[in-house]
Amino acid sequence: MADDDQPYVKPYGGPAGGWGSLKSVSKIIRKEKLSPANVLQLHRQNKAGGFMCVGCAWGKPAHSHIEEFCENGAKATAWELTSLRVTPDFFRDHTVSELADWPDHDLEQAGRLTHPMKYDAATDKYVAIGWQEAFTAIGEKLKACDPTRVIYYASGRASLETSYMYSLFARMHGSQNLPDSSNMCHETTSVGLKSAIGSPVATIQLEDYEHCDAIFYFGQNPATNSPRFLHNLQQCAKRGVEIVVFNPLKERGLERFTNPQNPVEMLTGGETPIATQYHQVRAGGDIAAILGMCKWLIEEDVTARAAGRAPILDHDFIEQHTVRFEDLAAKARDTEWVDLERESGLTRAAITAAAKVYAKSKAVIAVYGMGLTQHRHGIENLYGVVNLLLLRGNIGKPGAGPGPVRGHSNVQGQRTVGITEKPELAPLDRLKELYAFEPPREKGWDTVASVRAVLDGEAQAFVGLGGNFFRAIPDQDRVLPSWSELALTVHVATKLNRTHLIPGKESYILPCLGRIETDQQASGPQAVSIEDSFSHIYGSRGKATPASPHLLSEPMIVAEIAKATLEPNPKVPWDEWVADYAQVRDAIEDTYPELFGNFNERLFDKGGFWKGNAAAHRVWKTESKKAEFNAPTVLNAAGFDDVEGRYRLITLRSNDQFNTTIYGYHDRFRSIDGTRQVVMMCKADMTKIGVGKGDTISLVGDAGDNIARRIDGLRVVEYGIPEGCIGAYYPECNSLIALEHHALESHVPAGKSVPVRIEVAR
Ligand SMILES: Nc1nc2c(c(=O)[nH]1)N[C@H]1C(S)=C(S)[C@@H](COP(=O)(O)OP(=O)(O)OC[C@H]3O[C@@H](n4cnc5c(=O)[nH]c(N)nc54)[C@H](O)[C@@H]3O)O[C@H]1N2
Ligand SMILES: Nc1nc2c(c(=O)[nH]1)N[C@H]1C(S)=C(S)[C@@H](COP(=O)(O)OP(=O)(O)OC[C@H]3O[C@@H](n4cnc5c(=O)[nH]c(N)nc54)[C@H](O)[C@@H]3O)O[C@H]1N2
Ligand SMILES: [Mo]
Repeated sequence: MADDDQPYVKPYGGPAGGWGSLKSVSKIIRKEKLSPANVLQLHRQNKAGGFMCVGCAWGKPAHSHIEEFCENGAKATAWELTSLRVTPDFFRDHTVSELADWPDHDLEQAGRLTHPMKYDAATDKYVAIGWQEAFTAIGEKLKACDPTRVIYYASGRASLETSYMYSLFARMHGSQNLPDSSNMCHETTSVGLKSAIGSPVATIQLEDYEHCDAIFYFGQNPATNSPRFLHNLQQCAKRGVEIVVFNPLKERGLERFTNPQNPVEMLTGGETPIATQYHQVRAGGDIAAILGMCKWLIEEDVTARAAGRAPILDHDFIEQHTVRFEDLAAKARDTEWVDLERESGLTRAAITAAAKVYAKSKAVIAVYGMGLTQHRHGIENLYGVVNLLLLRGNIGKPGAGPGPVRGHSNVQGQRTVGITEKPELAPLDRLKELYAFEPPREKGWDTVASVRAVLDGEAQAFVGLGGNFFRAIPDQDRVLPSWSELALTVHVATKLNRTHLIPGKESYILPCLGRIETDQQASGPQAVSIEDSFSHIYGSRGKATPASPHLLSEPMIVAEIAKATLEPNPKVPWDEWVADYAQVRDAIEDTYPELFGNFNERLFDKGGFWKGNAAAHRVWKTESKKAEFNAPTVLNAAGFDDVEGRYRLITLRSNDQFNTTIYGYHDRFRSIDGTRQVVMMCKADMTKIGVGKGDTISLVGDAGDNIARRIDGLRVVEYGIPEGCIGAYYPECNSLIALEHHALESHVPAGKSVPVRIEVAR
């Protein structure tokens, strides 16, 4: 279906999951023309001894269901196992300029890349090149670069083994510029949770969902982005767990769910209501909403104790484990309800109702996603979550704690094994000792700094281990001209995407095996490993036939580029590592003995093995050695004021995409069909600006920096969203986001509250 067709919007009456989910899976299996053998691969998904889903990072239970995949996991598998191919003939038929006009969907839909390709500027085409020739040329070029000006990007999918080798190679080359998709995603978690509780990740494990009695749920969309979570949420709902949601949009999976793997529910049309309270907070309004809950709890605690009733707060915990409670209490007391109501967009009654649930619950999990991290004051959002949890000792006991839902399947693991631009997070001394080289010690470029370096002509080369960097970043129109000035661009990829179509002076596409495919090396078929959102580590074994006999594995591609670039170093056995990945795991264990003890023996443990977490044991690795309260310094996470005509744009994922991979044009739960060129807007705002459903409008960036940013031809869709907030799809709207509009400290682009104006074509 063409993207410029009329949007087709009709209310979706069904629950998340259900028949709609099964239909959606069978549609993609047909569209990708999956062979029967490849359809059977779905049975091996997320099971011990099978392969770990290439979609999201949700946990894999120790006792798996008959099918341990969801609608979107099945789509991700089908997308990788497609029988469609992008061969050298495809590139012979299309110039790069022509392909650059194709929609994202059509580029990836063309199929799996089959041969290594090099860009030829004379014909404006990619042409096939031999692997060895490509490695030698890339090595020569990298040697000629200043390593401190080379970007080594990683998207969060590559395995622990590949990621370890990749970050080691970058550092041996002399670069600490190791941005990763996490820089656009949960880096706010890594910085915020680290500073407040000393652990940069979730403190809970999957089993904690069996022990909580309330879930406070902020800015994450499970039906689309982590559908297997719906099973846990459904079980919680059935147990009577209170689920209190804060989200500007009504998201179907948080309202009700039918389990497509439960025949009784499917046949009887049974569905489980999920949220017990649903608060449509303004985009950027969570700091105020959470402070409102804290205010009620703190004030009510004083009243209760004065009246001789049981206290509401856990004073022993606060006393023993935390610092700066008084700062928060003072801020909560001093902030007026009118301000909290205005900034959150919620009534005092609604905030109080939520606080009452919190007060009576014994074990609370706080779930969150991009709705909290991708804001100018995203860190303060996370501080709010931690403040709330600390008030009643809800960290470090069963069924309680922060539960950030990570994105890419191994994004958390990549950080664990050294993909980071921050020298303090990498074991540099240990690497020096093991491999006898001098690792760079200065801070490298994160994503925002990398883009800045490209804009300023500082960066010389970009190497991408997966991902679609250019399409995922903000301010694309502004960056475009500088991108082609790069001396070298290298993309290790499975599918063709927009980033590949902006070649640097010399440019290569290196096609690799996917995780679901057999990876045959000298010692036999190989397994790899990944880490999920709960710090559990799992082995993954691909068994599908590779998309092309010419593909190489990611570890081999990394090793070959390293060998072509670096002086030989007998301490780094690149070839032995490629021959047997168990040896890479031994190296990981040597580097991080406390996290990866007996790595190879535990690789296929059911339910994975846990890396451990200090805060889960109430050991606080913070500056104060305690868990830290942080009184908010602002009430609005957006980082800009409300002025007449300015809207807060939320950039969103549809149910038919995985990041920049667009599977189709059907956002089932939001009932938007046939196009992604839409703006979701409430009735009151539509009336105010005088537009009706389906009318065409433009969005114009309002960053106040005199840089023109606009997108035309967007159709209005009426949607239940707070006034002053509008929604539109990522990545189509990324050129509206100023590079400088990012979270303070973590530098995550602030894609959930972008200042824009609306222009109506008259
Ligand atoms: N199928 C599929 N799965 C995916 C992905 C995908 O694209 N497709 N992407 C993967 C990746 S890398 C990631 S990071 C995750 C992303 O998964 P999520 O964290 O769910 O990310 P989004 O869909 O961008 O939006 C999150 C939610 O935040 C809400 N929101 C927006 N602004 C605010 C706010 O100010 N406050 C609150 N409380 N809520 C707000 C939005 O309405 C939306 O429901 O999913 C991963 N899984
Ligand atoms: N406005 C806005 N911008 C955003 C976001 C947002 O919510 N709003 N979300 C941000 C987030 S959370 C993230 S994580 C980033 C995502 O940014 P990225 O991780 O860079 O992007 P993806 O779309 O996941 O990358 C897709 C490409 O990965 C390649 N690929 C797939 N599988 C493999 C594999 O096994 N190996 C290799 N080598 N390559 C493979 C394919 O070629 C495919 O085209 O985008 C960010 N950008
Ligand atoms: Mo992400």
